[in-house]
Amino acid sequence: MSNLITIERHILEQQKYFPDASGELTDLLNDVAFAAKLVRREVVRAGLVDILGFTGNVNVQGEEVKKLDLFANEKIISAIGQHGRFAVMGSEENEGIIIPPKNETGSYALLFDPLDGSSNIDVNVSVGTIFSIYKLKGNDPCKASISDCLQKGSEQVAAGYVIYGSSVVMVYTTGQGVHGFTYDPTIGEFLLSHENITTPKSGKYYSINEGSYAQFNEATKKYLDYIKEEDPATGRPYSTRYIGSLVADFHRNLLTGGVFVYPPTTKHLNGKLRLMYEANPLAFICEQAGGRATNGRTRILDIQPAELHQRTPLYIGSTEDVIVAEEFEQGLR
Ligand code: AHM
Ligand code: MG
Repeated sequence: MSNLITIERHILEQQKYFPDASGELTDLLNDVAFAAKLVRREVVRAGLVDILGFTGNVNVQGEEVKKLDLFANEKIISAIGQHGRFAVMGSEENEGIIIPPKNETGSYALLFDPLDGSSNIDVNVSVGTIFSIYKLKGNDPCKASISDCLQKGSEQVAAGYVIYGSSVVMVYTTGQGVHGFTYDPTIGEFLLSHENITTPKSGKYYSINEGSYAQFNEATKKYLDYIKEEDPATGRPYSTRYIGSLVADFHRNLLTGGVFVYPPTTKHLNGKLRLMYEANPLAFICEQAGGRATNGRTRILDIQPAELHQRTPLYIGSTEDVIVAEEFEQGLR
């Protein structure tokens, strides 16, 4: 038992890398871990309670929202918002920013996707929560505004995700490596299971929704033809792995190596995924693990966001594999 490290203890120990830290960042990461436990409790019981099904509402992206998404959103906002550590929040499910009660004591902004992969909720396939934390730009929390949320991904002070899968795993970074924790339901704790995750330089998986082939541009089609060619010297053909839950697809590729691509399509000219809730946090984690994340041309973390729900194409994963995908996208191959 002596080797067991809880996420709370690990986060506390990370604080030594931030000599000026007041402990606030530690507290708010713990708040996120706590909120994840609440969401987990409902996700694993989803088939037992009458919580599944459509609400009949659409979210700000114009997509159907299921009850569990709303539940997760409300739980995270209330569990995290009540402690006054965040001065402002932004959720994929809310059109505008959220100003939590008692925000006058907060120094940080939280951006999150409460339950990513919503098409998988009803069918017992992994879904996840993704989060991203920024320091406020000014000193007065009462003046926290959307501009505190619209910072470049390179300004993130912490990011992470939780996968509600065959086991529940929480992965986070504060810029000091990437660490993963597996939930032990018998003691109600996330325990360190993946210390200092590093992603392979290249892998054998490619993850893309090939059902959208007809909507891809010629560069993407050419890339797909390439990745499926027989060439043992470069490890091709790669195998397809696509769950349709970004967190789960990303997590697998992070551990095994590989590339995830959500390119521009005729349906989603700027890609489908959201810069602030999905691309930025995963890009921060990916780079910290030694991988690469771009929109096909520009590093995700260098993109200056213009709006909260902005979308972006996403090429993310093992560095060498992402570079090849980008070269096709740029017409260099
Ligand atoms: P969501 O936030 O509404 O769940 O949408 C995001 C999800 C990602 O998890 C996943 O990578 C992508 O949508 C799948 O999209 P598609 O069905 O077009 O392949
Ligand atoms: Mg999402």
